Amino acid sequence: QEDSKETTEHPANKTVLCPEKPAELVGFVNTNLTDVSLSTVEAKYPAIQKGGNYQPNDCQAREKLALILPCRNRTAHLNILLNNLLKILIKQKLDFTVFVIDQEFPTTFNRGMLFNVGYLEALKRDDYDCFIFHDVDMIPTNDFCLYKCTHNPRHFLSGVSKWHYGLPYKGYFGGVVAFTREQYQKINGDSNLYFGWGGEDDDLRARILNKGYSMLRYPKFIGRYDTMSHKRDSGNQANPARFTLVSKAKERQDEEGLNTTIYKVTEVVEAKLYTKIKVFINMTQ
Ligand code: BGN
Repeated sequence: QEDSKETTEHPANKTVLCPEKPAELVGFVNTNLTDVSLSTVEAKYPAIQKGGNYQPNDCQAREKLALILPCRNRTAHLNILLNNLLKILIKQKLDFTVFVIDQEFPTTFNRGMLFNVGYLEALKRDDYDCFIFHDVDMIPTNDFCLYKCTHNPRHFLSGVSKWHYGLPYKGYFGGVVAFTREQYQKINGDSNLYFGWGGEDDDLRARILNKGYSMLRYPKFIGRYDTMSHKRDSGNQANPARFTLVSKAKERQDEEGLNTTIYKVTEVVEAKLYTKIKVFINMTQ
C-alpha cells in the first residue's frame, strides 16, 4: 500500500525542511466519488494518528495545518472526501489535523459559525498556523493544489465539475478557503448570522477585501474540483435574510464574528482520521 510507505522506509529526519512541492506530486489524479466505508479509508492510513493527526516523518513540515470540515448528516461525502484528500495531503508532506465540526439539530445550519468554532477549538488543542475550511463535497483533482497558506487568503476552487469546471461568478469564495491565523484574526473570522443556505461566503469575501487583503486562486487546472450532486440538506433552507446581511457585511465586521461566537461543545470524538467536535448553536444570538 502506497500510503503506508511513509512510515516504514524513511529514517526520521526532522532537521530538513520539507520541500514546498515534493517530487512525488504528479498533477492530475483520478478522483473516486463512489461511496466508501470509514473503516476502509481508515485501513489505508495507518500513519495517521488518533484524532486525525499526521506529520511527515522524513522532514519538518513548513506549517501546522488545521483542516476544518463543517459537516452535518453528510457522512457519505465526508468519507469520500477523506478517501481522496488524505493521500494528497500526505504526498504534500504536510503536518495536519482534521477537524470535523458537526452542528447539532434542530438549529438551522450555520456554515460560517462552524468555521469560527473550528478555528477556536483547533487553537485550544495546538498552535496551528494555517486553517483550511473545506466543504465535504469538494474533491480536488490535482495534487499540485497545495494545501497551505500564503500572504493573502486563498480560494482553492478555480473550476468545479457542477459548473462545467468554471465558477458561478468571479467573486465566488465558497467551497474551500485558506487563512493564516493572522489573516483570520484580522478579519474577525466569519459572520455568525447566516442561518441556512447562502451568503456567508460572500460576507467572508467582503471581510477580507475590507481589511486590505486580496483573494488568491490557483491557476485553472490546479484548482479544479469534482463534486457530488446532492439535494438541499434538511435544516439548511435558503436564508431570506442573506441579501440584507451581505449588504452590511463591512459595517458589521468588527463587532460581529470570531469575537462574538457563542456555542456549546456537546461531544468530542477522537476518531482515527479526525477529531469530531459536535456543537450546539443557539439560533437566537
Ligand atoms: C451565491 C450565494 C453563495 C453560494 C453561491 C454558489 C448568496 C448571497 C446573495 C446576496 N450567495 O448566490 O452563498 O455559495 O451562490 O452556490 O445567495
